[in-house]
Amino acid sequence: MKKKNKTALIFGVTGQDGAYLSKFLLKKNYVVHGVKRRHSSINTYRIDDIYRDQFGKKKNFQLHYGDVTDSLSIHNIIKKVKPNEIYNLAAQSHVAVSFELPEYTTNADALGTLRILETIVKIDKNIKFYQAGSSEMFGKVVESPQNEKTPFYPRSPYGAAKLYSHWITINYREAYKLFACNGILFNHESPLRGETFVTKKIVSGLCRIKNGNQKKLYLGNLYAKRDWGHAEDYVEAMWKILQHNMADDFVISTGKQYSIKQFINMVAKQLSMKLKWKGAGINEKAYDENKNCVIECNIKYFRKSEVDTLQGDYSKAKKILKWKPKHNINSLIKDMVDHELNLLFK
Ligand code: NAP
Ligand code: F7E
Repeated sequence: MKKKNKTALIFGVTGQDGAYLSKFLLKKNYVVHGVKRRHSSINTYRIDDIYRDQFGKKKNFQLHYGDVTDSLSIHNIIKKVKPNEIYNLAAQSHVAVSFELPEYTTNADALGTLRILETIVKIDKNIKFYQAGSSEMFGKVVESPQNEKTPFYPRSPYGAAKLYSHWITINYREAYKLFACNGILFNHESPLRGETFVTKKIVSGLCRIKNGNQKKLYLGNLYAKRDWGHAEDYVEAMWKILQHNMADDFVISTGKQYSIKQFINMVAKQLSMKLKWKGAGINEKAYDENKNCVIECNIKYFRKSEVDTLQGDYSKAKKILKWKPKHNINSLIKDMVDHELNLLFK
């Protein structure tokens, strides 16, 4: 007898990871359902190509309107879709924005998770659940590199909300025996990264400057260090976490860290731009070959409380899930730069 295709439901399908995960699961022959928010403008640009690819074929990809701040929509969609696996990627995911919108961030990023877990308990306890946890929970790190046993110390409303989600996922696993798992994912980027995150801002800014479409790029703290991976690798880890024979939590990272300034220099190198840095602190600036100032710092991009350094230890995922990143920082930057230049030349 032919095996029935698995059904996955993705909250946050219109985001960077939602797009990569949809494509990954469709390749694995899943039927994929996604939840998108109601907007007055169209917000599906990252997944429009999936529709185009499916044109005229059997529809294995469907979207539903919903919101993780709205229990009823969550309940109705899960009841209708009857998924085998739920991936909760929905979040107000910008750390700086979470200081401006702490209550909304907590509603979506903390209570949203609780709402989905409660619905699973009510509708079908066999549904597997993946929670998109974050290295931001480590915040002001107490040890380096960070692993699954490292104590948490969030530094933002976003980090604190994700920490609630982390523990409520563990609590529902223990209390209701759910197959509920946390991925503790370090920063991951791609050509589909949101425009206001630092890597995408640097790549698109420098590509535009190189091409004469922009004069200057304004940034914040150049000395924060991050462990940057590629979203394509990280969605595979999400799936592997749910295929393991027991529910568990995993750090997903590359194990390497770079400062924002190092990232800028690597992007400039990829673009054959020679940058010269002068000054210090808020007055540190970068100049191009023609002595034009192309990068400046602006106080408005500094965080109220910063996460200075993050570096993940993914050895548990490597040992148990047989997962490791395929991309490194150079292939990530090349992918992002090539995409940006393609867009500019179009
Ligand atoms: P993203 O691009 O910002 O995508 C977030 C998604 O959540 C979007 O589809 C967004 O919809 C949706 N969303 C926001 N509020 C919602 C609400 N109230 N109800 C339903 N959907 C809502 O984020 P990402 O980079 O793909 O990250 C995916 C998840 O992983 C997020 O939970 C993020 O916090 C977490 N995470 C990300 C990273 C990273 O480095 N990328 C690392 C660790 C954890 P709209 O399109 O309508 O805005
Ligand atoms: O900032 C510094 C900033 O906004 C990285 C989210 O996906 O990853 C992401 O959170 C660093 C910070 O990412 C600018 O101060 C300097 O130290 O790209 P980001 P993030 O805050 O690390 C985690 C794992 C998540 O879970 C989140 O959802 O870069 N920085 N200048 C800047 N950051 C921004 N955004 N803009 C600047 O101009």
